[in-house]
Amino acid sequence: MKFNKVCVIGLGYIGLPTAATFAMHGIEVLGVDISPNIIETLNRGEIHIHEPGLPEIFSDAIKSGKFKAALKPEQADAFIIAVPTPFKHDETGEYHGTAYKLADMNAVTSAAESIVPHLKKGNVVILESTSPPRTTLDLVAPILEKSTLKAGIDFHLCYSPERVLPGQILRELIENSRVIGGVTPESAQAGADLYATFVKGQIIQTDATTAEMVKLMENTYRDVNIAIANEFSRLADKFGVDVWEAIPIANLHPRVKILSPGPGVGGHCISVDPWFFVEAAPELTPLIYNTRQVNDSQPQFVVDVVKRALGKLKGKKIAALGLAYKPDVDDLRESPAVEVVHLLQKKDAEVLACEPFKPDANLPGITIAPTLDESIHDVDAILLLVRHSEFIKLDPNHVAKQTKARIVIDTVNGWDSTDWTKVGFHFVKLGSGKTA
Ligand code: SAJ
Repeated sequence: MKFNKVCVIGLGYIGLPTAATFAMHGIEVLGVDISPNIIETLNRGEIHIHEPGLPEIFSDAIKSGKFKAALKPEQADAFIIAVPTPFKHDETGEYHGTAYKLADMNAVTSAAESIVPHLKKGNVVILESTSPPRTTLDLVAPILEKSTLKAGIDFHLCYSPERVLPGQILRELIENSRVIGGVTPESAQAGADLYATFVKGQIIQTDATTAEMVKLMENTYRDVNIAIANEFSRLADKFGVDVWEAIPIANLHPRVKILSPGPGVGGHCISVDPWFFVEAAPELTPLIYNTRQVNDSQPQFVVDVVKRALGKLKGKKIAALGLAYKPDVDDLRESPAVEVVHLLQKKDAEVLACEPFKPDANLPGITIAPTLDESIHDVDAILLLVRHSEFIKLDPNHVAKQTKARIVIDTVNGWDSTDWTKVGFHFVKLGSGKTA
């Protein structure tokens, strides 16, 4: 199939890089978003998100005249839905008496509805948003069929999950393998033709529900693996072992690959997607459910470690280095670092947070220091929560001169304890019973 014009609905971390990549490959792209601010920013040639390499490719896309942004879709050969699927804030499910989170599919519903007036015979519609099993068949297809056209007969419909890692999106969009699940084999082929515009990795065709479940299980697998690492950190703490020494040793086994512990699992993917399985089949998912509990309770473990290091939390001043959900990104969604800071404040500690990727972050009750030096100047302890490159490079000698704190707590294995103890710090590492 040949594609002249693609309409990408949702211009966030996935939609915008995808739209810019299509435009750079000669396809006319209409980017659609519900936010007038985003549309104005993009049409001015500026971007609203931080992703390495995106400013350059977006600026080329604008100069090529192939990209424009609007509030509503128009007729096109293909439509890609890349809108968020967050949690519902006002509703939860219940499993053995405990609440779990439910997917909010409103944005997917509205995006599909916005396509209906423009849908023509022969069009291809792709859902990319991470979604519960059967969303393509049971939610998206019936909405699009309000046009009177039939999915898989008059137009093609596919689910194709994005699998890119924030921070490396532009490279991974092109190089990663891509799964295309069609409602019919012909739909899968049409979807594969569309992504072949730029995907250099393998393109695998399957059915829509398989593609949805593959996506959810990839992130669930990672969540379970990190939960093992986090439980290992608690066990190591209890038994006087250093988890950061032990995991690399275990990983020498040719069939073992334990991920890293840390303050918890955040972001909009791994901490959210496993819940879609629990919601779809609570009776079948006790492991996934408990994994979420383990990773969601890791910020509390960090707080316990901080309390032990300081003797008490009430009245203590703590510099929290990093609020993002992972290193070198500006994304604070579901961030365990934010949760740690909130928990510390609930225990009446005074927190000065420093987030170089989002210096203007506005979190109720949290003081954001304008610079790193100002955050550490007058505190009792320094708590490293995110492995931002800027923090990892910090020279303990410099820090010792800038702060009166003499306690450092590293939750991400960012620093070498000998460097810090040499200049007079009491150094505590999360998951290291040896420094406890
Ligand atoms: N984390 C750990 N220990 C680790 C690795 C990660 O605690 O060893 C934490 C991070 O600090 C972060 C969270 O887990 O808080 C998630 O980070 P991540 O880098 O593992 O993943 P995401 O959420 O940025 O991106 C994931 C990716 N999925 C997989 O690697 C299976 C990405 O490929 C997906 O496209 C993305 O989810 C998504 O959109 O679903």
